[in-house]
Amino acid sequence: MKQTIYLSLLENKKVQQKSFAVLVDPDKVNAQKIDGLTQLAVNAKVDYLLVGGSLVISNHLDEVVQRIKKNCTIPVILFPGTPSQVSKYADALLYLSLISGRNPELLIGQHVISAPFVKKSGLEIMSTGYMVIDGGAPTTVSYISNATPIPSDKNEIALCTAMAAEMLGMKLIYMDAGSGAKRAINEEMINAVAKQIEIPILVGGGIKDPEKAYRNCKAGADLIVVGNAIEKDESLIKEMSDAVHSVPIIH
Ligand code: 1GP
Repeated sequence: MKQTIYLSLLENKKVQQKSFAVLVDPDKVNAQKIDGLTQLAVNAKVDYLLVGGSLVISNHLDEVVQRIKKNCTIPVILFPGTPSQVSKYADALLYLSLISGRNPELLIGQHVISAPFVKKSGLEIMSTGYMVIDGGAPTTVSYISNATPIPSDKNEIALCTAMAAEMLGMKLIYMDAGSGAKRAINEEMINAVAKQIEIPILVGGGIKDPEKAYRNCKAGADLIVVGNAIEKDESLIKEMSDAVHSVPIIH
């Protein structure tokens, strides 16, 4: 199985080189929007484009991914809210297990159903422990998953959950306050998790400014994911990307 993107995330982590990803929700883009966004992403040296959403209502995932790939060489990683959100045109897929919840369907059930076609897709599959942290308001992911998020001040729950995921063999941890969260995940929680695990950590949900992106990286995030803030103000792509890439690497 392919491992190109995962190996580069591991290499980056070794020298604490941080990465920046823009989340593209297929429901919110058309061809023109994709063209503009990819151009901005290339100019801003965005590392990855994540494509997906908790609810993808539109039926044009393949077209969205193909359009992105036509425009640029930035790797496209699927961030599926449902098992149907798989496109062979992407580069990789976050194979998410909702480890902060206790809904068996999202821990393993949907994986069993989707395993044959996920495997057949030929995508790079990255097993991801997905932890939803309370962001101050119910988000689509918490509603759809019918799972209680980890309280934002319970660092030890987040930490133990991430440790368990790592020992279970998961390759990535995604700490998410949910799309459009009122409150992004606090740096203390990110740091508590980062100090105890070795696998790369993605952090997203409610990140609105470059300073927060930078502080999250300093706290231990390896890859910052931003969606909503950029949908509202595309000029933030460059500022956010610059902030993430300004974190000093280890020589
Ligand atoms: C959501 O982490 C992502 O799952 C991005 O969140 O849209 O709030 O940036 P935002």
